[in-house]
Order: sequence, then structure tokens, then C-alpha cells
Amino acid sequence: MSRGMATRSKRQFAPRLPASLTAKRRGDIAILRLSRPQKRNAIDDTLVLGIERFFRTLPMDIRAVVVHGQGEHFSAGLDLSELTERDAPAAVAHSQTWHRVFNQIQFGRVPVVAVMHGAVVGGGLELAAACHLRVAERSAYYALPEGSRGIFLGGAGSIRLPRLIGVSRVMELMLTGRTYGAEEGQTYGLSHVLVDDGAGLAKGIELAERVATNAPLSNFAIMHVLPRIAESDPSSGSLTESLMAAVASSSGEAKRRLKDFLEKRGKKVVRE
Ligand code: 1HE
Repeated sequence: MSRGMATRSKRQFAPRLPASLTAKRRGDIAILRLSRPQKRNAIDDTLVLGIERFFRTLPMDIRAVVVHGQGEHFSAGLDLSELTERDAPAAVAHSQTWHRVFNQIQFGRVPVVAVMHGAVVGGGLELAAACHLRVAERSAYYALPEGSRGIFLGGAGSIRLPRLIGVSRVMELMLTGRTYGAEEGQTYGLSHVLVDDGAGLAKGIELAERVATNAPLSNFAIMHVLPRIAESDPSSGSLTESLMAAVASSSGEAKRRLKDFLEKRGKKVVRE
């Protein structure tokens, strides 16, 4: 992309979003905030479609995204007030809309970091699970109260959550309505990083900025190819890995980065 285009899209970063979402740009990254604190960031149709619009219209020069929630909680999940009006066909369509939107996050163009605090519940946890990295503040707690509400997961939580913490733990959360605290969530793999209350957004931004410095083709491979290899049989997976490795390492970007390291301009790997 030319410099001119990058500058133009920087100026134009003003996605048309519902009042329940706010977005801002910070250099190469964008920050999306769930902004419905009066309803604990419960996800209604308007909000989920707003998330879709945000990711669909993300400028090409944005290289990572942070998603966080305004107020005391990340998200109370599905807006339960909309549920009562839906019959079965409408409920299928609704769930498929969530699938489409969350797939757009997971299999979109840029890595997404979720910053979780307070309640990360039901569809809120499904949203976080669609993100590539998850930062939790100590206030975070996780629950899947679908069983007690007489409903079920609908935002592909049945697909993503068992891959994060195993079917058995998802079953426990759903059957018992138990909550996991932030420490437990960190131990089980719901978060990658656990930080003090109030420190989550800064940590999320730091991670997004770091991710944004990776080679775009490597980030593409990590987001799109790695999970597919992990799900495929080892023989096909090995072949796909070799092909992806060849494509990545023969790119001009890789050659430049490797040369930089060998000529002492590249960053060393340092212990944190
Ligand atoms: C809501 C929702 C909601 C809050 N839909 N309106 N999710 C749940 O079962 C979680 C339900 N919510 C709660 O358990 C609590 O609200 C919280 C623990 C998240 C926060 O408690 P608190 O004391 O801070 O807030 P609150 O007083 O309970 O709620 C404030 C307002 O938000 C209140 O509305 P108001 O008009 O009386 O002020 C609540 O009704 C409203 N509110 N949560 C609608 N979820 C794709 S399938 C996914 C399936 C699921 O996500 S199931 C999980 C649903």
C-alpha cells in the first residue's frame, strides 16, 4: 500500500457505528469499545451488527484491534430482552448471524485482542473466545448461565470454548452455573495474560502494538493456517505447514527481516 493511501485512510477512520459501540484509532491499531454500560454491555442485534460493520470497514492500514468494555463489566452476553420475541426459525437465523460476525473476527484480516474485566458471561465469553489474544483483569469472572435461562450457546461457544478449556469444563460451567474467577480462568486457558484491575486496556494495547509489528503474512498464517493445521490430520497438516513455511520464508518481507537480523539491525529475543 502506498503512503498516500495509508494517510488517506488514517484521516477517514470514522466508522458509522451504533451508540452502543465506540471506535478510535491509535497509530496502526484500532480500539473498539462496547459502550452500553447501562445494560452491562449486553449484546443486542444492533450491537452485534455494529461489530460486524466495524470489522468489515476496518481500514487496510489498521494492523491489530483491541476490544474492551465500558463500565464495570466486559459483557453480560446476549440481550435477554430480545429473546422472548423469537420463534425457532428466527432463533436459528439469529445464532447464524452471531456465527458470521464472530467468524469475521476470528478469520478476519487482523489479530484481535480482547480485554476482559468484570462479568464475561454467555455471549460475552463467546465474543472473547473469537478473539486471538485475551487479557484479563483480576475483576474478571466467567460464566455460562444458559442452562439456568433455558437457552443454549449460540455464538459458536460450543465450537471455540471446548478448544480453549476442554468440553468437560464447559460442561461444568453450563450444568452448574458456577463462575470461574480470573485466576482460575488464567489457569484453565481462558486468558493469556492476567493483570491488575485498571491495567487491562494498556496491556491490550501493548500486545496489539507488538502484534502489529509482525510481518502481515506471518500474522495471516498464524490466524488462518495454524488453527486449520491443528484441526487436520497430521499428514495433511504437515504438508500444509511446509507449504506455508515456504510461502512465508520466500517473501520479500521475510528476506528483509532475516537480513536485518543477520546484519545486527533486527531485535533480539529477550527474556521478559
Ligand atoms: C441485561 C442483561 C442481559 C444485564 N440482557 N439486559 N446473560 C446473563 O444471564 C447475565 C445476566 N446479567 C447478570 O447476571 C447481571 O446483570 C450482571 C452480573 C452481568 C451485572 O450485574 P449488575 O448488578 O452490575 O447489573 P444489573 O442491575 O443486573 O443490570 C443492569 C441493567 O442491565 C438491568 O437493566 P435495568 O433496565 O433494570 O437497569 C439489567 O436488566 C440489564 N441487563 N444483563 C438484557 N444479558 C448467542 S447466545 C448467548 C447466550 C447468552 O449470552 S446467555 C447469558 C445471558
